[in-house]
Amino acid sequence: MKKSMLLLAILCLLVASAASAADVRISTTITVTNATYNGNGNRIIGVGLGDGSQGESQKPLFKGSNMTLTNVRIGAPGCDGVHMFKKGTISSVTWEDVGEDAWTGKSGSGPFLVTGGTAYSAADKFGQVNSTGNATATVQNMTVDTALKVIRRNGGSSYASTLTVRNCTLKNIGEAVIRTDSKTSTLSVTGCTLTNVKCLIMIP
Ligand code: ADA
Ligand code: CA
Ligand code: CA
Repeated sequence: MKKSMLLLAILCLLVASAASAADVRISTTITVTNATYNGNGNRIIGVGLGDGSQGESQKPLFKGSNMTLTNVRIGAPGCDGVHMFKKGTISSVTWEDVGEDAWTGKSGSGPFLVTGGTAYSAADKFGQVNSTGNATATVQNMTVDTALKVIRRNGGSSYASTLTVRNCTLKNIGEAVIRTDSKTSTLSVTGCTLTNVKCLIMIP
């Protein structure tokens, strides 16, 4: 095919795939265990799972053990985001308006990896690790615009953890990129472009 025709064909395919993305309303949490959920760019909207406020009783939109979640838009209200057990990967996900939080490592040592994508408007945390015991979480190659923390080790926890934020564009981070209450941790923020970021790492 001529180069110009090929370019036109690729453009048409891109337009067609953008046009086919749909809003998908869910009223129960989607569970993904030892598997990959590919959202194909569709927007997931929680109905009756929470209002996206800072209320702690909201349900996640996705949960699973050893889950990979990819190519999803999460529309408002973001409810309690994505709950990962054991380990998990979230890749190329856009949170249009983060709810209570965007993702949580609920249990297990991980690794919990959030890679690619964009998150907007977290009133408090973008993500956190609540596991009992040592855990590893990484946020990389993405944009977080407006949050108090990018990764929070859950409050009062003295467990060691390895928390990394790298190669991200971070804007309007009101407290710290990484915050933990543990004195035994490996924490790193590298290669990030910062705009209006108060502090990189907050430790006791
Ligand atoms: C708060 C709370 C934690 C945990 C967390 C969450 O940070 O202090 O114990 O419940 O929210 O998982 O959203
Ligand atoms: Ca919370
Ligand atoms: Ca939460």
